[in-house]
Amino acid sequence: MKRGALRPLLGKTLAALSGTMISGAVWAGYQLNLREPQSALARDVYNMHTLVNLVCLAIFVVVFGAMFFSIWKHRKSAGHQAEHFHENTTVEVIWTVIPFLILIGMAYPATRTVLAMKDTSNPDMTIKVTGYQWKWEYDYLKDGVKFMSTLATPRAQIENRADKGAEYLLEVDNPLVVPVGKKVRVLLTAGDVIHSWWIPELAVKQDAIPGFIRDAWFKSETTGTFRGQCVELCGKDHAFMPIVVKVVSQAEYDAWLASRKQGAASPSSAPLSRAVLNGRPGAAVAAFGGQLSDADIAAAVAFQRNSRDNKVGDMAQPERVASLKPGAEAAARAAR
Ligand SMILES: [Cu+2]
Repeated sequence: MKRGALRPLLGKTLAALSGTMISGAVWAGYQLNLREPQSALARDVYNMHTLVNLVCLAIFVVVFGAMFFSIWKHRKSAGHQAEHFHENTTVEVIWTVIPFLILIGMAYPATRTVLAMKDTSNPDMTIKVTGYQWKWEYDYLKDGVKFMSTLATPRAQIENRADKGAEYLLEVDNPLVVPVGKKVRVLLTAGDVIHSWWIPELAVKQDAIPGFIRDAWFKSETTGTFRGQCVELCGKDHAFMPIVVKVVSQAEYDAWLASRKQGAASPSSAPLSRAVLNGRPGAAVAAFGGQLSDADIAAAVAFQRNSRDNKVGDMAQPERVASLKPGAEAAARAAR
């Protein structure tokens, strides 16, 4: 709490100054505040953060004001002598009771919000989120849709060989898609080390721990794309596993889900085989099509598929790999 304590005030002060001195647009890039809340819970967190900061400011002004005034008013050069009293019951009661009341006043809304954050009952949908070094897996439990979400920022930007994009290190290939206004419960776990799933605008932050299932929830009131990052130091690419949540209307969500289901059911998509074969241009995914035999690629893909969970028998065949190679479809058509 302390570290960010002055941020909103500083932001407001700068905003006020900017109104008189410099145009707002100049300061727009230097906003010092929490991100704009997009859910009732996030708004509670935001408001409480502001309230506690104002309380801190008021205490600071009153305590230091009284101190500096007393020092100045009763200074030795003005002829004042030091007092020699020790106990003063009235003063001691006052400086115990007032801070106690202030603490209760802050603890009450804080406890209420924390309890609301922990209440994952009656969700509209549940998504299992698994952290891996260094990507996230999203599993829509009831719908049978499951996919990996990995960093989409090109290597060239990371290695300073290209200009950084607007969403540098905060962009992924497959964002989590959820409907607006629905209570989404997330079940969090990890496959290797501890990660942590965090979306500031939606006030959801929970550690993902191997061997444990932790839960959290969020309910976005607005559509939009909200971004977060892994917030538990998890290894060398900790900074390269962002989280992107796309909140869409129910109709858009239904359409997305249907297309995802279709993609998963149709063997022609075979995303993993294609990624191993062709790599992912611009990202750090190498192409193995020219280096490994079809049988080796099929074996690697089969291993990947079966090691993700406890299912076995999800096979990939060398013939299938051959059919996915560039030019294979055209050759097949020409042979017909
Ligand atoms: Cu991580």
